Amino acid sequence: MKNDLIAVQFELLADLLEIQSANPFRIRAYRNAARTISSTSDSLADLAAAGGDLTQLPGIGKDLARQIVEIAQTGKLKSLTELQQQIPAGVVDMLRIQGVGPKKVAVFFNELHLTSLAELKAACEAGRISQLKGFGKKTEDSILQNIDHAAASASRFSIADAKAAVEAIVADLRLLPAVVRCEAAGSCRRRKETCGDLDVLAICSDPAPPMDRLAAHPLVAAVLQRGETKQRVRLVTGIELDLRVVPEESFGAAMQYFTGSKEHNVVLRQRARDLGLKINEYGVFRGDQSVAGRTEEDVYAAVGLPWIPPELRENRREFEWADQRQLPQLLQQTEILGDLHMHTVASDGTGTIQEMAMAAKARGLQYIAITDHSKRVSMANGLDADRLRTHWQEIRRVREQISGIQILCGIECDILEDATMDLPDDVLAEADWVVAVLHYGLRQPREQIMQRLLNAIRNPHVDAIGHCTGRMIGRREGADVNFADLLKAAADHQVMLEINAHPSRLDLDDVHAAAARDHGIPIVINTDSHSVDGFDVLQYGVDQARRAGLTAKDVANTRPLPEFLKLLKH
Ligand code: DGT
Ligand code: CA
Ligand code: CA
Repeated sequence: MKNDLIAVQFELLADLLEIQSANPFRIRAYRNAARTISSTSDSLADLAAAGGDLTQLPGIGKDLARQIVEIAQTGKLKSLTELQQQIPAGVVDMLRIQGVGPKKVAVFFNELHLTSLAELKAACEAGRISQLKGFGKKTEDSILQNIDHAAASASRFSIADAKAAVEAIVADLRLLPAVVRCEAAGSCRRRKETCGDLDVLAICSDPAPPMDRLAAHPLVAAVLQRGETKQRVRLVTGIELDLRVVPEESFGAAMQYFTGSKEHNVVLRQRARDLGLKINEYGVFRGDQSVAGRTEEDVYAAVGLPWIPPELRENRREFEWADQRQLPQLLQQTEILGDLHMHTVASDGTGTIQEMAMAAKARGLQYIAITDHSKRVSMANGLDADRLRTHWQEIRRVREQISGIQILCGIECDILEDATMDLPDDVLAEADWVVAVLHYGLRQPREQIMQRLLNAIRNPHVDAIGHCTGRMIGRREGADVNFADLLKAAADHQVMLEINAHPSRLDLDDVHAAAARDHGIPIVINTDSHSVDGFDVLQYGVDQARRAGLTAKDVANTRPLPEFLKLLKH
């Protein structure tokens, strides 16, 4: 049972309790617990099974600890199941509608007895929502506008799609003379793995030109809403974008507020309150008087903190670091000197060794490892021992021809379902660099998955574990990895762990990468390129490392090759 699956049940329980108008303190306790659980790297289920004391975790009392054990042991939580019997799933679906929270849903369910999105839509169309006390035509229209999308897509969008779209739109709006400043905020600015929607803020001498321009932008499919200072549009990919025009003196406060995360902002607001201040999207106020708002730096300074990089704003360790003036100097993309995972035409890549090396050199890299697939991955034309040795000879030949970049003879070797390696040890011994990975049998039970990973880590020739869960974000769950054991073994056997920069992989994730750093394990950020353009994804791997709070020192491939090689076990 993974931590996230426990956290999700607590979140749902909190939503249901809120729909029931339960005690707010109880609701908050579940939400806090969910956050603690999903931010903890060690498996709570394992900890509980080993008789560990869960009440050591922040915000976890005896009662919550008992419920964690219950989920870990049975997969379910009885109190949640009971609540779900009282509140139909269709009611919970209503929470997916933009602008609709548990309080509104409670009214729809308790007063109008609506139990599905379809019934809610019909009620809106019949004008029954706007007649409710505390609701108006605006809410009704907004629900009608958003309800179909909520029904169609519970889905979130990859950071790659989100970032590309928002950067194109921001760059376009900046061209207008009326636009003084324009920036992306929200989860995209925090570089989350996926984004629910896009948030853009602008300072304008006149809000009309940017709104007209946005409406006409080729990426925009429909304008959903347009007011004096806010416009919401849907892009052709389905993702929605909010453009908010804010006054110059509030820009920093608005950036801070709309960058989030909500969890980070909750803490910041409380800190302001403790200082007798009020903080919102317009500024920081003492009584009626504004004391900050123009820049984010001012906003943080007003509550006695240094500016916190957006990637860290998840209420994990950033406040602790900021208080101690020990915020990490986060990794930058230009600090990456090597790329240790890529494919060529020898397996399923589209570039030759030469082409990949030249492309890497053009991007400023000093060294690469060519790591084509091993034979188990037959659909990717994986290499057996003979083909691999010939391939390495070819790499050595190219190495002589190209200056300015070093090329390692590598292999991405499958860890087979029976926990043996796909290539014999004597072959692996000849490699400069071996990345071991799981591709098949990802649904095996945790014990088997761990036996495979641990065997690979103990193999004297394995240098790194690549994309260690095998997940495909939004499409496929990763293997059931016991990270506590994985990290311990990697540290003991001096094996590096990869952050795979491909936006649909991005594992290690931020929480596990931070835990690996805490174990002193060198992290290697690789693109897993299958073409000369594949190197473009490096940014997402660097972003993930930044979300983990990593510095250049924590990442092995920021070192020049001789120092990088010193980190290997052989
Ligand atoms: P997303 O779009 O689901 O990927 O995540 P965000 O973080 O972009 O969330 P979004 O778009 O709903 O709102 C953007 C930011 O605005 C969010 O990170 C924090 C702030 N915000 C929005 N609504 C609330 C709220 O009700 N309370 C607080 N404290 N902050 C909010
Ligand atoms: Ca957003
Ligand atoms: Ca938004």
